[in-house]
Amino acid sequence: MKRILKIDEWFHPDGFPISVERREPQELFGPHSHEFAELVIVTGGKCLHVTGQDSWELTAGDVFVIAGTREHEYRDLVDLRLVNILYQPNQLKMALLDLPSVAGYHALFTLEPSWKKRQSSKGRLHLNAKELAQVVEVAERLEVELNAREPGFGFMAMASFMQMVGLLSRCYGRNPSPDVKALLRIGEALSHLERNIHRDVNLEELAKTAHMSPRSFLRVFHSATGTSPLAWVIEQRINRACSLLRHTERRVTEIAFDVGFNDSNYFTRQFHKLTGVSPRDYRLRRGIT
Ligand code: RM4
Ligand code: NI
Repeated sequence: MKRILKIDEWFHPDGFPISVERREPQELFGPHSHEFAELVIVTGGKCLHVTGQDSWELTAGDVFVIAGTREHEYRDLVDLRLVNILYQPNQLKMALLDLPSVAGYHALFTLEPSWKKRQSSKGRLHLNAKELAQVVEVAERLEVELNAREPGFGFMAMASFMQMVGLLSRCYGRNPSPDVKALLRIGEALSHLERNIHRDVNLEELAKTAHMSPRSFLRVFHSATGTSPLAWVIEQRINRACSLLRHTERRVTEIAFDVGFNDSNYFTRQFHKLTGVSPRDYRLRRGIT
């Protein structure tokens, strides 16, 4: 049976959606996935990191995000040390203020986790010693707040988490490798799509934001996300709809319009296609009628 790490087991009972797990060293840990996302900062040692069809060697300064249902495992550990920042993306408003305008944010937090197969290892985020020290310092502050849990810890912890996300997004953007450049351009396009999620954006407009021709844009977009821009938009809208179905009592038709569909039958079909259930059943399963 596949091992899935549960939110209940890895987060504080007060429900705060961020948790820090330091591994000094990381023990052997077989294949598993998580009900949450994991931002991993490697601070020392080495190992082989295996995820999906990809595997690569990890060393100090490597940073990656494992999200969704992706499986991963560490093999051939040699004193590997890391800081794991566990977070629940659905419970966090990460893309606040002007963060979505940082292409590296999309590259690291949206594209990288869904990247099916990396062409080359140069495409990943690797921090230099100074950057690593800076990020580790923020991670330590985050950890101190979470351990103390004094009044205001949530606010302070969130501030550190955001600072880390911002720093890492910027660092990613500084990577000059062609693979990353391509990811960053797609990141620009995703920023644009996200800012305009309620309306239909056409291909020419989108390709322009990535400074590519429509043809090559589609090709690069597909290799970065494993899907088409239209399918990506639909998935984002359905994700938003899921959250509205869970957390509000708005009617299904209203939710369809809220998230940018202009035909609720089409919404229901797409919803079923992606989640395997109808919006109504989805809501029922979560106990809201
Ligand atoms: C493990 C290992 C896993 C992580 C859990 C929380 O030691 O680092 O990757 O998901 O901790
Ligand atoms: Ni893990």
